Amino acid sequence: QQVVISGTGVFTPPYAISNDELVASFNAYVELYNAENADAIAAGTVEAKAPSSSAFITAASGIETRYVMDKEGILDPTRMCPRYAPRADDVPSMMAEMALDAATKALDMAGVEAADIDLIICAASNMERAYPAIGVEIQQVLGAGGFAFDMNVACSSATFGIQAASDMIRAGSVRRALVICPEITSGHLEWRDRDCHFIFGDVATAVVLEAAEAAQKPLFKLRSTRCATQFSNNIRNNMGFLRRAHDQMDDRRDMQFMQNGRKVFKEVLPLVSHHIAQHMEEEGLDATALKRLWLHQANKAMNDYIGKKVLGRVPEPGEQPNILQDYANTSSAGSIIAFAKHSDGMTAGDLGLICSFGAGYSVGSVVVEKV
Ligand code: CO8
Repeated sequence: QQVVISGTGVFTPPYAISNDELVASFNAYVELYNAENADAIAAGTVEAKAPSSSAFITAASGIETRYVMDKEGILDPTRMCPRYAPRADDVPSMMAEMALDAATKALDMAGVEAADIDLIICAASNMERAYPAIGVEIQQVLGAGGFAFDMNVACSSATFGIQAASDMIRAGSVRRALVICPEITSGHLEWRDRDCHFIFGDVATAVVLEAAEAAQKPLFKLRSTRCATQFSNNIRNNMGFLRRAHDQMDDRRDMQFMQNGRKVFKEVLPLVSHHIAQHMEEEGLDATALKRLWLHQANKAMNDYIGKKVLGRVPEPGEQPNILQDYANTSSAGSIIAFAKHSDGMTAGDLGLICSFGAGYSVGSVVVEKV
């Protein structure tokens, strides 16, 4: 059973924060913190915080701006965290609301009615509650049929979700699926930590997958998918339901995103390069035949390296499109934003590769062929 991608949708949050705005508020927070802790800093019991810099952020990551669901709380130096009002149980959750926008765009593109969808996978790094599954709520607000579930493979949630959905379509248990990645990274990022405060942004993406025979407007054939994981503590979050039982309810640093960025950079690059080379070899494809690479959007230097390694030369402009300068790292959604916004200009038979990598470690690759 041939599987096709027939629609994509991106929900972009209403507020943008530039590096300069972010750094100005971070540095105001640092001044406040150092003034409040002046005595302890002088006594050597508390470490003074160092300021951040826009020039560092752009040079180290390639990120210039990020979108968020709330700007005021993040930029308030006395708060340094978005302000999201709790919602009553009968009101759609934030993730469902963001998902609805992205999914509607993807369905419109595919020319598919929500009622004809029989699988929804809500694939993201964080779920705003434990249960009922956000995917099932999205199924209800969208008016989709069939069944839905949540899955979390951090940055690789989208590609792992595409593999799961396409396998079910191939097996015949599902005809049409939506893989949706609503990422509220702003609630999970530690905005008070200079090492990572610039990394993430909010977004939601959606991809419609269909059995080829059912698709009215196919865009890409799905040639094959590959997933791989290898355990690492270098990107970690310890928030969990045992927190209360652990008698650990305080404002702990490890309840938010933590990473050893340098190690991630060094360890993930060879993992990804090897994974892609192996996937292409198993497919009997020459990697240099790839017309486009839609890579995970964490770091520009990382993507430059992978693009060169895969193609065996420096990619031409447009061959390896980045969106991280505008969206920052949006975890699972990054490669899908690049795919949704930069798939023009390909002709029938052209091959492309969507590839995600991140916490776990996890790597997912999807080879697609333009219809
Ligand atoms: N301003 C100025 N200077 C700074 C700043 C700053 N903001 N931050 C650090 N510095 C300083 C450091 O103190 C250090 O100084 P010194 O050399 O004197 O010690 C110097 O700059 C260099 O610091 P680093 O070594 O930390 O800098 P790097 O060049 O390694 O760049 C990056 C940091 C950009 C983080 C880089 O390491 C990177 O991008 N690594 C890869 C990270 C990655 O891909 N991570 C994937 C994570 S995403 C994922 O998997 C999803 C997880 C789940 C999602 C969670 C949603 C929120």
